[in-house]
Amino acid sequence: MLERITRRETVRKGLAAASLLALLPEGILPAFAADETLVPFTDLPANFNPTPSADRRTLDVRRIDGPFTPKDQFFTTQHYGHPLMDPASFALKVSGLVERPRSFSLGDLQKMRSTEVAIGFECSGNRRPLQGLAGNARWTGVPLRTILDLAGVKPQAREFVFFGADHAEEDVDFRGQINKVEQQFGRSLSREQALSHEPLLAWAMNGEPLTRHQGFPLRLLVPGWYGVANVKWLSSIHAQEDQYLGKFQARWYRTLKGEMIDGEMKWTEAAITRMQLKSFIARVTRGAGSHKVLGVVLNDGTPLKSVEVSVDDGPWQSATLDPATRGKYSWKLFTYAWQGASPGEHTLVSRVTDITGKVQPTAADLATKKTFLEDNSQVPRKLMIF
Ligand SMILES: Nc1nc2c(c(=O)[nH]1)N[C@H]1C(S)=C(S)[C@@H](COP(=O)(O)O)O[C@H]1N2
Ligand SMILES: [Mo]
Repeated sequence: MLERITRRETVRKGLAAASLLALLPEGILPAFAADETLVPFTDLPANFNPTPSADRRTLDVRRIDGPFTPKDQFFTTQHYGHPLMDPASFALKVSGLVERPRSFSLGDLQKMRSTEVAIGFECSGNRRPLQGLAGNARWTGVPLRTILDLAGVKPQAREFVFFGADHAEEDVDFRGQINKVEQQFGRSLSREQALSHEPLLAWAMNGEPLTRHQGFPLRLLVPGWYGVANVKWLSSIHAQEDQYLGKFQARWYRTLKGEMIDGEMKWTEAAITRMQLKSFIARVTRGAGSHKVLGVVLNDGTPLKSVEVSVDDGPWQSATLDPATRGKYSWKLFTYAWQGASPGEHTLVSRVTDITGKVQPTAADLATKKTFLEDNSQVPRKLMIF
């Protein structure tokens, strides 16, 4: 039951990516080599399907073959489907507590000085069995700060709300009273975050216009944050004084957990913001004479100290980070050469540590986290060697 990837397929993909790879330091190139075969995970459900519907695509992480995720593989998840936008009539509106309320066409934005950044992110709901709600790409756009400076942010503006063009009727519960309202997807950033020079208004991914699935024609990217912050089909930015408490900011995306605060257990409910430190094993392949483990690291951009792999509860062994993914906000790929794998079932697990000494938690460490978002626990993977 070993799968085989032909060399020709690998070479074809490699050529398509050649122009882009030329810009990068040479990486480990995680693509399958000529005689590599995938070792199936035995802990995946038998009926496991990485692409459950057209509306919700996950990345088959066993197929990662380069630092950047191709557009037809990039995961997609959203609440109200994929709106179809007309780029000719598209306008990004900036309103609220600004000196000069403005509207920018796509052309206006594309004439400005653009930047390109490698940003990887995962959905805060990403977890086992395969962790496929994750991807990495080069994003091109104009810094949010440029637009906010043109509009002139007033001193009273404390909060910036980003609305997508997608909307639907929703039941909003207030103390048991249900109100039906037409709701747009909305997320907010504090003044400090919005003006920090990092958030990007992107119109291109991997050198091509955004796909409809990824938010064509314009999306927000907040590097180091969970996917939910990256508002797709971005249509307006509203500056206000009050905190924004919309559904996808305050209710749908939050984590309830118990924390020891000054010796006492306190139950906290916090918004989904920066990505928690995570690593996972994406695949194991068999090559000539040894096995190779490929994995992924995601976090908030804090530099890493180490990534390690443990086989069958053995000692932690250092894995190697792919230099092609060393950008601050890129996801990081790692490899580990597994020597002397004996026939039978094995359990492999990875863990990452950042330079502040923060270590990726185990599932047991997260026992007081009651809600399922932000599951960054170490994930033991089972596989069979024949
Ligand atoms: N307008 C809009 N933007 C959105 C969403 C949405 O429902 N509507 N979903 C968010 C969530 S929860 C995630 S994880 C990411 C997914 O981005 P992707 O589909 O490009 O992978 O988009 C975010 N941006
Ligand atoms: Mo998400």
